Amino acid sequence: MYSQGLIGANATTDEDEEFLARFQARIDAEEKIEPNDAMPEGYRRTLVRQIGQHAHSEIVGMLPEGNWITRAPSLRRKAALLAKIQDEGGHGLYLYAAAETLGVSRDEMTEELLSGKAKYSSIFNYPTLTWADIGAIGWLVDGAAIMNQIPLCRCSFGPYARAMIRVCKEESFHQRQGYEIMMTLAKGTPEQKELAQDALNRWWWPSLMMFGPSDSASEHSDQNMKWKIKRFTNDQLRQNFVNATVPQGEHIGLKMPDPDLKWNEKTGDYEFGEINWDEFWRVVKGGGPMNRERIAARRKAWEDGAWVREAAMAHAQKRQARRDAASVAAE
Ligand code: FAQ
Repeated sequence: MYSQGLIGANATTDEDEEFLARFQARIDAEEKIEPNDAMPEGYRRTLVRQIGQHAHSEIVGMLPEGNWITRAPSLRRKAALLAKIQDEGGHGLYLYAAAETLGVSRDEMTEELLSGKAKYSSIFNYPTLTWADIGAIGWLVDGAAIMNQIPLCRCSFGPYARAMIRVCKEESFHQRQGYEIMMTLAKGTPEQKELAQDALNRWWWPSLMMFGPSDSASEHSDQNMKWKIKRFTNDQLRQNFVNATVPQGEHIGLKMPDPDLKWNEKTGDYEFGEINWDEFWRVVKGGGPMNRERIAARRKAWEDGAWVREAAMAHAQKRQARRDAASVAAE
């Protein structure tokens, strides 16, 4: 997607006040920052962190749904699910490529994931127990992802913003395929409706956690809003998601698993109950039900693929040596 020549090419800067003010003025003027532009080291680092984590989330996010490919209930469902999971793999690749333009290699990002230094979304540490979970993931997880990613299409860093445009189009198909599964189950037999309700009960709160800690506990939000990496805070996006999703649940006759949920006429928002932040941090720190399995699966894939990476490198070196020999002969 981006030329390898860009890797590591962003100019190093001595960050005096004048430089930082000039950079902020570009951000305030809604200019896109490109990989070769001078940028504060903090801006580069936070983007590598966020884009890298986002890429890991897309790739790890293939695992819970991959669990159901062989058990999809019809050919149509299987084809749609396969296409969706493949899209997520593609999203991971665009995002790794966008992060590489900031001078970090895919190998380094992967090492950080496997060592536990880099995070990936908490949501993918929950198991997919029934077919209805595939509906709930599409409806809720992709729904939450879209709510978060539409504003990222206007992120100040050009490669990330441009990657998000296609990602969002694909996520919207994913959301609809999930909602359609939920709608079908909710209209089905009492047992099928119960499967849908059970999946909603298990995925609702973890979906709300996807938006990150509350604003008062969000370490990076203030600076990232100033740099226009983020356009809305974690709590604003979470609220927008609740407002959009509750009526969708009601429409198909499912009940949100929150006794405190109520419509507030004055604010035009749904009020909702307290999120279990202990659970959130436990899962983020590796203590969720599936953290170990997810990282073990990524480690195995990385190790199993080592020979392909080595073969590609050896081939590239051979071609380069041939080119070098030809140019010496021509002199
Ligand atoms: N899980 O100060 P903040 C998808 C960490 S893609 C784990 O608020 P920030 C598609 C955060 O990294 C889903 N960790 O951080 C799909 C930070 O830790 P650090 C992924 C989390 O960056 C669907 C610390 O907590 N989407 O679903 C989480 O300003 C279906 C403090 O937090 C993205 O990555 C969490 N939920 O805001 C695929 C979107 N929340 O780095 C397959 C891009 C927070 O200091 C199937 N990312 N943390 O060690 C973002 O928008 C932001 O990074 C936030 C966090 C909003 C996630």
